[in-house]
Amino acid sequence: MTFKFTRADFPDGFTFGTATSSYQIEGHAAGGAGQTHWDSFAATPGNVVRGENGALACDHYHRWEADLDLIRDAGLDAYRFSTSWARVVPEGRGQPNAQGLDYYDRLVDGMLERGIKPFATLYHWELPQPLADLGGWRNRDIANWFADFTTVIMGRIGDRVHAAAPINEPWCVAWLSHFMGHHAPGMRDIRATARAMHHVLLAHGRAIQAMRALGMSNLGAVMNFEYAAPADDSPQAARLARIYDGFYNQWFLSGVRHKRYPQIVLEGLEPHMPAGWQDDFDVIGTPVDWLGINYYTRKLIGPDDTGLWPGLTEVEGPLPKTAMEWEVYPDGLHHFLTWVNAEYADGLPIYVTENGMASYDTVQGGACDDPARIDYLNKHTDAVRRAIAEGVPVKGYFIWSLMDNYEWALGYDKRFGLIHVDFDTLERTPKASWHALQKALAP
Ligand code: IFM
Repeated sequence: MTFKFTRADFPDGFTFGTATSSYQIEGHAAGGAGQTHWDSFAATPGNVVRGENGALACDHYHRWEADLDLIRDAGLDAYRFSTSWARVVPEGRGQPNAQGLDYYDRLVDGMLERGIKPFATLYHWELPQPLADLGGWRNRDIANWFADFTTVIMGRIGDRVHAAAPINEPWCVAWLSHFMGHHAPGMRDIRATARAMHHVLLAHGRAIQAMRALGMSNLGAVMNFEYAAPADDSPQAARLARIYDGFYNQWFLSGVRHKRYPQIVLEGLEPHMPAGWQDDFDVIGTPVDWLGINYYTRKLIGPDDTGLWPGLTEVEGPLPKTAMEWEVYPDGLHHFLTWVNAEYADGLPIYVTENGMASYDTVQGGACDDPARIDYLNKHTDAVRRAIAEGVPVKGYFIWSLMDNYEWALGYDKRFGLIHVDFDTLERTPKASWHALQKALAP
């Protein structure tokens, strides 16, 4: 099976990349990194499938050179990676870890030597545990701690990264982790949620300012989006889908680009917001240079039976699903590209910073066939091409993920990679999608 596109189907200079994150691949136990709230969350029975954690993961910390070779050999132009706060500053504040700084230094140089553009994300979810003990994202001071970490890591690699964004998927940092309790720190508390929803954006703004102060440019914001559709045609379901859309898709963009929060979400969160939140929008709205969209699926939304705001739940949909049980809905990507462009971008370049799927991939006879992934990526790159044809300035597309990795609370079962990883031997096997990409991207 092949891809339906080649480079020639995209504008000149369009960036094809792949993405990973530090805790999901590096092997956190190596190199003097400090404990994170994912280590402690995973150690609590019931939080993560089989209690798995990122201590070894893909051992990318030691195998990064061969992994970068695989990015180059696929013909990809860019690599979106993240820096681990606890690897760089083990206690979250204070003394940096020289090994951690050296590691990211080598990694960035390794990309440049291979002609790969480094797209850095400062934070992809593994909060240093000492900061979690101080309240983590609930504590307003996190904006200062994060700005300090930003200065330390970007003071070292910021001169060589092609692009940088502070925080991957603020919705996951705030809502998924403090309201739904699915990710560390595993809270289900609306007061904590409201605070995290705000502080994550304050930290974003402070980090952008810290990077500007270092003289960096090409700084963006990466948010995740899910197309929210009512589960039936009742007015109630329509309103609940609008609320879901509000706290998932609008809150963060609106804060950063419009310096306000959507009223439909404030109806639930305002009583729980931290004092003075209205005064923070000049920091939150510090100008950025591009917007990143992470997109995977849609959700059908209906009422729950709690009687509490927001009073909604996800309802199983009829479309074909990935191994995450997520419906395949490429029109949603087209929707978000055109909507973000029309409502929030004001001419800024837009990147698809994550898109991809998990499937049940196995290696047989040395090969790993993943036709469902090729089909998924074909459909979603079609959606990107449609948006470009309609005038949306989409400048790049990053596939999640380079290789199978730690899928957080779902452990190592969900395989998103272009490259299969055997988690017993750590052997890498490029999947059929990797080979197909190599053909599609060949000059
Ligand atoms: O694995 C995650 C990643 O960490 C953030 N975006 C979604 C991916 C798939 O769930």
